[in-house]
Amino acid sequence: MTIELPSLPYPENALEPHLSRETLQYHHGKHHAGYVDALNEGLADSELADYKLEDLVQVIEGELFNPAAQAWNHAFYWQCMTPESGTAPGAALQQAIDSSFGSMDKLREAFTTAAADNFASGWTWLVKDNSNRLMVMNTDDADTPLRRAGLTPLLTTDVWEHAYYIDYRNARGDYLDAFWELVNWEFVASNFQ
Ligand code: MN3
Repeated sequence: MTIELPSLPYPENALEPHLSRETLQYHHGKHHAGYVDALNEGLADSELADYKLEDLVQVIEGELFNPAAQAWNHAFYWQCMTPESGTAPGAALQQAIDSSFGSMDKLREAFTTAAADNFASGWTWLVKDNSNRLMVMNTDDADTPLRRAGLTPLLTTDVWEHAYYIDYRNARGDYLDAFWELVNWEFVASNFQ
């Protein structure tokens, strides 16, 4: 079995003006595709070649961890955004946001602060634990909460420079503001349930 590069869930220019077609062409078509290619190359003839990507990420060790986790993280990231404005978290997730952070604004503040302070090339996540408590966490490089027992990823943003340098150069904060405008709360809510 070959791990496929998933198509973007929207056209390459659909996230403009927040993220340009050029950014998506490079980020999806070069970076994400490159991780998928490296993974498939490395997996050839391996007993892990029949695993689903999500399962693979949880068990894989060694040099193939990075491309496997990056393949999954990026597929998840694309789904976290939508060109449709006004998606809503729904009652159950909103209640969890309120009880864990106080409000949607406080969640945004916690998430954006963590992402701005993430010194690594890495990712910032909203996750839930087994008791539906929500947390914001950073990971370095390819690392992912899929590797943490009991944590379920709900939302992520990519803070590797390749995610924003074409559009925002070094201004990660402007990228994070743009990202927040694009969050697909229906997808986040589907991960919460
Ligand atoms: Mn990336």
